[in-house]
Amino acid sequence: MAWRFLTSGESHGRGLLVVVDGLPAGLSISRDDLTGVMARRRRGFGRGGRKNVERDELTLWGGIRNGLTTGGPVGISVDNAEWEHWDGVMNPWSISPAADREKAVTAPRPGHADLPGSIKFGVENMRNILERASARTTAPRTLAGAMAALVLKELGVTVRSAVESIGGVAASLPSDDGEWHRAALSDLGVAREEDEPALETRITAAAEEETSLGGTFVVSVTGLPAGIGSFTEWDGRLDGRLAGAVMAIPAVKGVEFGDGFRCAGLPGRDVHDPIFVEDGRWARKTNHAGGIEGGMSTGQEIFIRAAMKPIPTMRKGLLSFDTVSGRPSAAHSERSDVCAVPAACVVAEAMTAWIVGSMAAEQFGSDRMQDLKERFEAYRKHAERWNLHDCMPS
Ligand code: EPS
Repeated sequence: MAWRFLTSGESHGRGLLVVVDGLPAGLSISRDDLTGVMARRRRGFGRGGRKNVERDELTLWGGIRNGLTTGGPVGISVDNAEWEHWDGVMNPWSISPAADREKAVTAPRPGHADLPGSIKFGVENMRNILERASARTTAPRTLAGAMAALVLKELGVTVRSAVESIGGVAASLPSDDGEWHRAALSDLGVAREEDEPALETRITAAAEEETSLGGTFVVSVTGLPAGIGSFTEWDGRLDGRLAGAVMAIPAVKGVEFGDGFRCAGLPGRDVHDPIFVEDGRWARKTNHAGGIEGGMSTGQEIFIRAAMKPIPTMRKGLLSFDTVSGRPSAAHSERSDVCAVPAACVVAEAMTAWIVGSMAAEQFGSDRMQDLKERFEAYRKHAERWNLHDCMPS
């Protein structure tokens, strides 16, 4: 069964919902596995006050029994802590006209879904657009990805992430397991503590200037054998699917693999990774390709970098217009994060796990975790054994 998931829910509605279908039966999942990733996604110096309010309480509706997946769709809801304050505006059956007027969104934020979304659905009040375009809707995606990461862990594949820069201020990338671990747990998503003060100063200054900041982050996949993904048709390419999933995170504007955009200006000799022969085996000494060639994993680390633009909601709204008066107006402004790069980085890690896990499941089948594991291990042995003598005439 191919993996798929759907989400539902608004930023300030009763809660958010994800239904994940196709996960193998017999996968061990604990409540802490899920709440842990949700806590990581709430992190970030520069987030608005809401991250301290949301507890991301989870309710399991199906697909897991006694800590193991059953093979049925896994349904999870995430409560919104402030629902009672929003009931008057967001109630599915009846809302208060006064509250609706008070919370109306009529001056589209440049860079947000407001304007194209309101044209698409033909609405003057963009509240519905804001609610569903909100990055809060990445919470259920992150849950789906967290479950995929557990499948990958069983297969010996690790997906990690780290923040690389915020508002043009750089942080060192992780260079060992300890630093990846620190990046996973730190509030700013960075590998080294000494990099944090400069980032915090940058974010604090942006908040004072009533503006917002973007940044870059990286995602790494290790332990994946060569040959996952495909070159045989456009939509089977691992890089294409990964790029789509990471680019679909709100505010992400660029995705690259390995040397990415830098490759365009370099001659081929400086871009491709030569294949050396050592002790009868081939080996690579570089990984400019970022672990993907021809839409397939090469067996090296998959290295993705993404660029996030500054959040379009700012305390002092940019020039826009009002859909009711038809006059120029400052763009809508409401409580918002100044910088959400550390949170987006966790979402990208989850979505990377989702894509790699679903492509492995497509290749090896996934009714039962044990069968997937055995087939994956058998393939890993094939990929690792496959060497010079296999492809040279005897
Ligand atoms: C968001 C705006 C903020 C963020 C929210 C996403 O919410 P509010 O406007 O209610 O303060 O806090 O993110 C989350 C709540 C979350 O869990 O990530 C937006 O407009 O996208």
